[in-house]
Amino acid sequence: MSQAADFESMVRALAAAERVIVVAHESPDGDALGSLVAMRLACEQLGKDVVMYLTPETGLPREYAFMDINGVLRSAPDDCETRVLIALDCANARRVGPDQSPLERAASVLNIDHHHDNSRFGDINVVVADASSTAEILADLFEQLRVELTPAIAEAVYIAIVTDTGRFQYGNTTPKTLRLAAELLEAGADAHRIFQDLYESTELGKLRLLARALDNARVLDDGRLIVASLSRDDFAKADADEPLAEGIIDYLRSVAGTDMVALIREPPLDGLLPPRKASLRTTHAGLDVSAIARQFGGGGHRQAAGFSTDEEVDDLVAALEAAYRGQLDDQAA
Ligand SMILES: [Mn+2]
Repeated sequence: MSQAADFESMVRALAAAERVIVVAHESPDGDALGSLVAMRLACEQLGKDVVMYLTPETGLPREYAFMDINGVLRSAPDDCETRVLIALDCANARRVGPDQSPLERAASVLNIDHHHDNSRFGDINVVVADASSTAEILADLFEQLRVELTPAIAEAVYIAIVTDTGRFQYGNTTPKTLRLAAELLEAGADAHRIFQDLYESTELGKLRLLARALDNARVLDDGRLIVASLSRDDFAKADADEPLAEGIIDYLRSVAGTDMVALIREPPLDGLLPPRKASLRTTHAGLDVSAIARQFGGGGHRQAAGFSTDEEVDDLVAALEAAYRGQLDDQAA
């Protein structure tokens, strides 16, 4: 099916759904949470019975605590079978969380996402790889569904876009993105207050973690590859928990002369999850860090990706360096 046909099918399916469960990915970021809230509000406006769900395994980042996700379910509801599941910003089914039962039990699965490597796990899939964010796709869907952009919906969409575009600075920022942002301000989103909530409410523990990550950074390949790590001990000494590691990798990416950066972290043990997580970023147009993440069972975008792993830090650093060099070699070949 063409992208336009997928989009038409999605609009029809969304219009027809009466009972809905809206889901975003584990370790939710601003786009996941903004899209979740925007879709919840849109469904309410359209008179649907709607619940939100996030997998219980991962904590909610405190920098988004100002967002209204009251009532979000942390376990699959008993009535999943009666609901259409809308998956937002999830590149594959695994991103919904270790518990796959919501996906398996739902009446149908609508998959709306902007990751280029989306596995198209839904019954209907709208995957727009050149959209800045999942919420940017939602804005197009809302227009077709005649959803009124209330200040609350506008704010949720704006939060998603401003975070996924690095405050409108990453390569995914298009004229369309900026026109939408202007519309959202007209609809009542308060850009300055959102900026203060997102970027001027930093906890000191996060900066302490940043200091440790920078201290631990290994500079490889003449500085073109930087791999930093945060051990459990680092988290303890910074008096910080795992969600505070969010965004630290963006400081590494800003270092002059880097092609690729990685942050390995050991979150305080939380049950069944592998003990280490790695985030990858590249500013090099020829590199695809999502391909490296896929080698370890993860995924993401060409410029930003991640995975969970059991591998020891030293082995992981060596593997990342090999993968980085391999991609450069492939390019040169
Ligand atoms: Mn996103």
